[in-house]
Amino acid sequence: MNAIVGACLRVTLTSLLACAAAHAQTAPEPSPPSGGATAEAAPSSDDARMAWWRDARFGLFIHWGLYAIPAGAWNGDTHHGEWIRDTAHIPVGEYDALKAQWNPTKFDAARWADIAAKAGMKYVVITTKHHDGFCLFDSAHTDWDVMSTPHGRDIMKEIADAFRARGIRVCWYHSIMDWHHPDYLPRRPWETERSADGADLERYVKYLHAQVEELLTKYGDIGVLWFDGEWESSWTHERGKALYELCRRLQPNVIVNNRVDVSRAGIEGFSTDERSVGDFGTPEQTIPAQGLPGVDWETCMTMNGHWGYNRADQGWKSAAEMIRMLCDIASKGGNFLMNVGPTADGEFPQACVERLEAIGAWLSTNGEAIHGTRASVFSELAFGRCTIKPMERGTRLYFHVFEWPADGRLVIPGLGNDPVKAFLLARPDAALDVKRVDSDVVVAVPTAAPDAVSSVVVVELAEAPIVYGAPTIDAAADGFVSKIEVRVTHPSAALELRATTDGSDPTAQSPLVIAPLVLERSTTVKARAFHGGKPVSRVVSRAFTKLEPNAAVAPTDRIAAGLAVTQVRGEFAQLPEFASMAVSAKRVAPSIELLGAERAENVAHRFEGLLRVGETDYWRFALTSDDGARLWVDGSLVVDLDGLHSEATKIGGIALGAGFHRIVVEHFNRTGNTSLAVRMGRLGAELAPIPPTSLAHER
Ligand code: FHN
Repeated sequence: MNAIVGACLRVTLTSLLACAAAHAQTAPEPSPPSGGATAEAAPSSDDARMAWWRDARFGLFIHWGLYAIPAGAWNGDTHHGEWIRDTAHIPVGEYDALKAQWNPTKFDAARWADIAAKAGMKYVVITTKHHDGFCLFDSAHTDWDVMSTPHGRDIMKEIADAFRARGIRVCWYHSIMDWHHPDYLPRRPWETERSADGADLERYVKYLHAQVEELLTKYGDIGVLWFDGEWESSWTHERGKALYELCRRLQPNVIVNNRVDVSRAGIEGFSTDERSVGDFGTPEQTIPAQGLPGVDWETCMTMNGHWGYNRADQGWKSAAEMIRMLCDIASKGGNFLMNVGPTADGEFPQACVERLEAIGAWLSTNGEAIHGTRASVFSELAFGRCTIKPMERGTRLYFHVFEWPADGRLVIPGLGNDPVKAFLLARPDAALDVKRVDSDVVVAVPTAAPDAVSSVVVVELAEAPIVYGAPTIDAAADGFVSKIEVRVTHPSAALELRATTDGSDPTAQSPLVIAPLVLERSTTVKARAFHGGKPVSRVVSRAFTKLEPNAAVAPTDRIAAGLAVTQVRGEFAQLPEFASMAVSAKRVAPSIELLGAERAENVAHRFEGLLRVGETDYWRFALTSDDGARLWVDGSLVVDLDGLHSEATKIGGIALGAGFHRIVVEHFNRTGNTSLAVRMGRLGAELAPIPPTSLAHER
């Protein structure tokens, strides 16, 4: 390793590209990868709580309830599922009659648990209550439950005992939305016969808490509380936080999904607000293109097109598809929650059983490459996927080969380690030849694939994996006023990262990066990875600009607290021209948020006035909205979130001198949920809501 004193960066860079300190750098201890390529979180109590779930990788989702009785068919339509009461507009009285038909005589929890165990599933998440409000457990708080049916058995008790006996963690799905409870609001838009008069949402929230308490006190240790149905306007962050805290108080180790809170971004499933509670993201029917370092997530998916049993739906995914999805998800650091919708008799559809058996057969040979593994360190592999497992000494890399190499050469691109050995997981005693060819590693494999769906080739390393590839240049913004901290990182700790700030491409003589760079003037940072003194990546670069802050505006002596708000009405798909429209309401707002009727559909609001910033700096603004919104400061568009969308957050920034600046925030809501929030903070600091004392308007 070269110590390059002569290449030290001075004056503008209070950084710490290695310079003289370079010689002192020792190869850092490999930290076990977790959740993604750059995750490096130190173990915490949350890590301990999440450990079983992160190892599990594969779980069983069960959607079961009264909706299994019509089996998807109503008045000749056969496309319904667990939403049938809503999609077929079934009046509550008519739906209530299904309760008398609930008698799943073939239900045998032990049989279900056997199927799941043989499939290699490590946890089960079952609907204790879906949106129709019907409870599959013995609840003291309602008769809308299994105990009031001819069957009269506590399904959840039987599930808990049977699955636990087979070492499968028991987890509860529970719907926040409830189409049956008289106090839940809102009603379905088509429901005219159920008046909302006298409904008291607070009373419903007490019922919800009381039932969650039953679920977390009567059935032993529960792995996950999996909430759903959180997207209606009645559910709020505060209610979500209280529910999360209740769960953790009742069972400190329970894991709670992010649907307990309100900022899930649609089916992509990740929370969009830093304040959100919840332990993992919940992509639905979709696998993220990439895992997110440090973020836990689980894809839930149907085996056909329905969650609840639908007799007519024979559009099953093949076992091969699902095995490859499982490999894909595990390689991105996620879990796979595969759904079964049992029949009203209490059986898993035969098509599900067959598929679970096939997946189980594959896992019986290859489970080691899924369970207990962590995300791949390769950004892409043309032949398939990779999962990794830190061992007591070194690392095992599992290559899930979907496209078997016809020439018998499995080329692992950019692997910097010299492997200790390689073998097929299906034939662990037969070592495969493995050698380095330039920057790649090549494993000699049989010409025929051992498994037509996915064959696992194991490569054992004596150390943490070293994967060649470009470093990442991270910073809170591209602009700054006085200084900015810039991090150059790479998931492979053993690589040397070298960077320049003079525009030249980094060479083996350029300074080593051993700490964040701190830039004090406009600079282009260029970085590159090296191994054993040789460049092993392309050069990456990012420009940072020192900005002249906007001068503060001189406030008149006619300013008053709060922003002026105007409202206009219309069916908008994007922000309207406020100036050309009739104002339907006006007020002065102490903070940038919508209140009461302002949260209605088909309205738009413009908040306008002065924002006082205490310090000259580059200020970052996070705008959260559903539907569209925009934020301007001093006439510059800082955040653009316009258009129809579910809740989303975007961050922008601007350099501001201490004092007053003109601020405008516009927002519109078309239909459904609505939200608007603005947070701000100096570069490098946490973002926080704007204090009312910082907002003013001219009278
Ligand atoms: O509306 C439900 C749906 O019925 C099903 O339960 C899925 C499972 O994730 N979740 C909801 C939609 O997000």
